[in-house]
Amino acid sequence: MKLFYSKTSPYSRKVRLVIHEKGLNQAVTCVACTPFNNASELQAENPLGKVPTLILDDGTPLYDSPVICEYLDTLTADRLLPESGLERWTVLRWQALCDGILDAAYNIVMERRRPAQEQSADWITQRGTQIRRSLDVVQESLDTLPGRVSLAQLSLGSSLAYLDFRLSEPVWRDRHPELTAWHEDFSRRDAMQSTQPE
Ligand SMILES: N[C@@H](CCC(=O)N[C@@H](CS)C(=O)NCC(=O)O)C(=O)O
Repeated sequence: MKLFYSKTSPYSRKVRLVIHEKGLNQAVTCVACTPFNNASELQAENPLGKVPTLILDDGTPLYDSPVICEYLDTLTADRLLPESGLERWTVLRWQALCDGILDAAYNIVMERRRPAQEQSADWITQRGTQIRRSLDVVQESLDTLPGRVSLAQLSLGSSLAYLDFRLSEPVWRDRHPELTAWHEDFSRRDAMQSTQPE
């Protein structure tokens, strides 16, 4: 299999965390690319031109990151996404919440790259509020994370790291001390260490 990814993409990082945690490094060749630049090979596989995109051995392309993660999870026995029951829906909700935080943060980053006179301060503030409100819920819900590492923890680890990497504000660490402690501990995992953005 081949994974188109970008080193700074948090959605790609979530997929790379899954690959690492499931011991699939040998089965997936990771191809770094920049979706905004010279991405014709990527666009030929995914008309949205987004990373991550996974190409299966028979040439089938898969996107987006939740689809890729779920596919990769089926390849080995140690499941990161429970196959059924309330635990499955809880993990999927965690992933949706963490991806939503990423969407808001990524949108702020993109908005700030536009010419200053075209940027909307209100729009950036709304995304910041979305992030803060979500992080409040995340902190309150830490005890609903599964007891062993799952797609929920991998989604959360990737999202929080992206906030640190790209956003100087809203500063989340002061307001969310328990979450900060969780993240510091989780960031020590091999998978997190070996997928750091450059
Ligand atoms: N919902 C998608 C989001 C993927 C996404 O937005 N990736 C960004 C990089 S972080 C991208 O490829 N952007 C290129 C573009 O929007 O043209 C997922 O979970 O995979």
